[in-house]
Amino acid sequence: MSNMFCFQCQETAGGKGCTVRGVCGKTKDVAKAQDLLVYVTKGLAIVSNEGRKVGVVDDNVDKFITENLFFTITNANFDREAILDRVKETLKIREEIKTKVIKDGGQASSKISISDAAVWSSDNVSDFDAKAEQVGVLSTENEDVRSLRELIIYGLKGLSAYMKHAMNLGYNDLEVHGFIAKALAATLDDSLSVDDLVALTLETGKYGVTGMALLDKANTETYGNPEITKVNIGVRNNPGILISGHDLKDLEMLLEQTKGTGVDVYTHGEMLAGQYYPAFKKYDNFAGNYGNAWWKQGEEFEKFNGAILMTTNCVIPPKDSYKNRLFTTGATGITGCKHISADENGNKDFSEIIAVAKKCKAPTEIEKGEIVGGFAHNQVLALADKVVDAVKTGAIKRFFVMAGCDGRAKSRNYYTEFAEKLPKDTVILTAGCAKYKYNKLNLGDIGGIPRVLDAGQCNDSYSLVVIALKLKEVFGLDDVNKLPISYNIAWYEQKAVIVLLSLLYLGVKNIHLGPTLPAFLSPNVAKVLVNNFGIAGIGTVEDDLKLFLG
Ligand code: SF4
Ligand code: SF3
Repeated sequence: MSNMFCFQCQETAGGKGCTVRGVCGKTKDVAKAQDLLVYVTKGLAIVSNEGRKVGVVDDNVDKFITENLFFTITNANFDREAILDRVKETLKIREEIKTKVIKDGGQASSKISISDAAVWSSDNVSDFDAKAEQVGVLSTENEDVRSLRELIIYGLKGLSAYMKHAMNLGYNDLEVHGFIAKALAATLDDSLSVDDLVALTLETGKYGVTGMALLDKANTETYGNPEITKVNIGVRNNPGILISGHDLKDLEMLLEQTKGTGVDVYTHGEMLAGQYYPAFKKYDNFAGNYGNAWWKQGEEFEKFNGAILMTTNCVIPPKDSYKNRLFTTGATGITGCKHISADENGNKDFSEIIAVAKKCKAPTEIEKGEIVGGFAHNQVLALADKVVDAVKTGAIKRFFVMAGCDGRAKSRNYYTEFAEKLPKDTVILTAGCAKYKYNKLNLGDIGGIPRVLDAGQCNDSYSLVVIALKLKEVFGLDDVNKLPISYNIAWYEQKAVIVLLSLLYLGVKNIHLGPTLPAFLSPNVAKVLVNNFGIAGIGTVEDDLKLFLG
């Protein structure tokens, strides 16, 4: 089998591309299945996009496109069979909708009949890898076009993940789906110029804001506004289930089903944010947060001793020592691990996980103490007077948005050191798993305002934007860039890409992105981002502090 090629995440091999095996653990055969899934999803998007023009809109198609993109996000799905099943299902759905489009539209649009992605089909899995080799990232030869196409696709992957969470809570926005189909189809359109693709990239950011706002509404209307919460990072004596990832609906279902069973539920990684929502506080068996960011799961899942539920990225292919107690759901998948699917109403039966947990020992304690979070927009705005006073009196000189992702690269220790060395009159605004680099440092407070304000998950970067816009209004500024806020963002996977594109769309300038700039940015595309938005990488902590603090 020839080589794979993937460069969608920050840890890509040699800062260029994974070609033999993913640093994430993705094998060639999984990479090819994902490449083909993305390709047939583009085909489905072309048909869906043409369908919209003649009034054929199908919820199932929208759902499928978002789920497929979510499936291929970094560290979500390593189960080749599950991915290939989606390829087959996508081809089936594409043909069904195509029939409707042809019928309702009078005739097939030329795009449907001439685009290979909308036409190619096979029942034979042995054809799949051969096709995958023709349609991967490198099939676009011009490196600038390839760079922009992939930047858009990665943004759409992140957006799809956020849309799926909102949809799980019964919230949806057809316009966003219309855009996803349009933009995905456009990544196969050779008639588009580099300028067209740059414009589409910014438009992706616009829908990123819409998608994150929708998810914020879904989460807060369903579970209440996050509130300041002290979270225990130690353990109790009962057996436990560790729930990881970003899906709050899964957390709710798990808490409901574990009530009174004697099994405690702990959060891990991005699910820490679940601790901040009022709706989950009523569960006696909702224990604290266990462990740190995703990349430490090998060691920490072993010590947890209990059952583990992965609701979304980031999953690391598990060690044998805990593989039999790790379950996947939603877009995640690991060959050999039990996958829990939803029924037609979105309900999931977690009884098997609970049964496994009951036979397990209580978790081994790896940390003690508490961390504080829950500073999403509503909570921060409730403290607005205090915050504004602190800025006016000079007690707070500057805010640093340090949202995004964590990762295993040693160079990321930069963020711990940066947080430690920030002057005591600065406040860190964070969201996403990037926070684990500094949320246990005890950086103190400024007149009762903690120096690390955690809004929640990466999607809650939206909260940070709401806070910034509110401060702009309070201070009567005409430009968000005039606020005393600097952006030093860490990225790893594609959700961070949609967060970045959203910030660019909102006009935020001079974002520093690290620990390295994306490998998928060609020199020319990087130049566009530098010239138009002041995007920069990171340097040494000392140099960057001087730069930020002027
Ligand atoms: Fe490599 Fe990242 Fe792609 Fe995994 S997701 S194969 S580590 S570039
Ligand atoms: Fe983390 Fe995977 Fe990106 Fe939601 S859990 S931020 S890396």
